[in-house]
Amino acid sequence: MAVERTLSIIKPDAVAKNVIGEIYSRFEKAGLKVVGSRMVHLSQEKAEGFYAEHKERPFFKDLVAFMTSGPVVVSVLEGENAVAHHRDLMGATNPADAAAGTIRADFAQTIDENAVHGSDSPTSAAREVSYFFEEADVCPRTR
Ligand code: RTP
Ligand code: MG
Repeated sequence: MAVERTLSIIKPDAVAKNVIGEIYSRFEKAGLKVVGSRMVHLSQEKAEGFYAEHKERPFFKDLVAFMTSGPVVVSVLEGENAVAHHRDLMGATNPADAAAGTIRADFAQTIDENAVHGSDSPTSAAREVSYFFEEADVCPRTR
């Protein structure tokens, strides 16, 4: 299987709950390596650009308001099959449907405030990683 990179965002609700470390711990225990990491309070423009694919959806305005409501942690995760592996760890978009033991089942209450984001394909991952990180700010592990 190929080593991939994916973009993770710990959303404002999870940052506010003070569970950054617990979420990172799940990535690490699952064998995903953090190779880029930054905390940022998104501007409206940055959040709208990130979610541009959802611009016409009814939830877009609320999504942008939520994502700009407090700081987030954006990370680049690296590992075998990282895109799908990370989404498995996150669980379903709606925490009510998320499998037991997933991040959203354990840390999210609603579909609007669902703790984490993860790229949904290698193509999205490439766009999303470069949306937040210069190549020089990603640090591949040599050991
Ligand atoms: P994400 O992009 O955050 O990793 O989540 P996802 O792929 O599971 O969900 P996506 O369809 O990309 O939607 C992006 C975010 O928009 C919010 N959403 N709300 N009220 C709704 O019906 C609804 N649907 C989506 C969620 O916060 C979702 O994570
Ligand atoms: Mg998505």
